[in-house]
Amino acid sequence: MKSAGITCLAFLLLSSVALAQENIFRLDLVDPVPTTAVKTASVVTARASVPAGASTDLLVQVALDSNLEPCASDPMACDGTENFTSVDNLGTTTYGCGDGIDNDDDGMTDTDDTDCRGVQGWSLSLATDGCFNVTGATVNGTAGALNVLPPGLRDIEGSFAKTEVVDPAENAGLSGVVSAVVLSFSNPLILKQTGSVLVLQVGGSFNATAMAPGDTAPPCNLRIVPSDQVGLAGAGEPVKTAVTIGGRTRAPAICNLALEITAVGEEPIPTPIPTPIPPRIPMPTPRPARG
Ligand SMILES: [Ca+2]
Ligand SMILES: [Ca+2]
Ligand SMILES: [Ca+2]
Repeated sequence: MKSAGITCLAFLLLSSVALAQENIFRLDLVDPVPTTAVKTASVVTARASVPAGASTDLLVQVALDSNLEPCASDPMACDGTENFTSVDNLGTTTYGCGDGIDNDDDGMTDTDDTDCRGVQGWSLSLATDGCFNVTGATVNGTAGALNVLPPGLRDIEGSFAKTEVVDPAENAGLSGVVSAVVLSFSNPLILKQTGSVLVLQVGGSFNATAMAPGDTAPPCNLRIVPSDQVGLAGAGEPVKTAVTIGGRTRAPAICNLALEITAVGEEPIPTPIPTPIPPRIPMPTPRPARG
């Protein structure tokens, strides 16, 4: 597989050169909103604050960034004009990449047209440190949702999606999530060819009950298992991290996440400052006039 070394920081900057990785899975902390996010080659360190003495829900999102080579070298080749979806007056959805017509009159029809080359499906294993206390995961609210639920793109006429929180007892003690999506079994559906698409939402719970205000916990890591390693297993076989383009399985690059969480105290309620009562100044008693 290609090196994941260009990833988080340089992915978009390198997008115009031939060696650019075409796809990358990228993790981001969404809630609580990080105070800072420091990016290196393969990991984003997100710093965030949570209340001391309590547990706080966390939300991490997984995005799949795409920058397909034919589009990077010739944006006009991927202007999307072959790949349109329309609904005719009988309510039937037609897919430009599968209608047998050269829709944009460039001499290339359907999947021969670079407009139609893109990610058709994906799968990933996400390992989470115990400090993340994974509570759930879903494709709802992502491209992996059914296409009747925006921003879902998955074909309601026939597709696949399965997302599970794994059992550490079945995964050598590792916690985490597996998720796999096939956009369509029969229609030529793809993700957009350049840019970022949300594909998974993962919930966790950070326990700061033993932390005092000002304490910072050790880094809490979330890592996508690389494609050349055995993934985590839900109810079935281990899930390999991969994307499918043009029917071929490919190894995406990966950008992981390290959470640096600091506990903060509640703001003290300010005590009202009493208004000082001015001392009474005795009025001088007028002396009786001497007569
Ligand atoms: Ca067509
Ligand atoms: Ca065409
Ligand atoms: Ca075209």
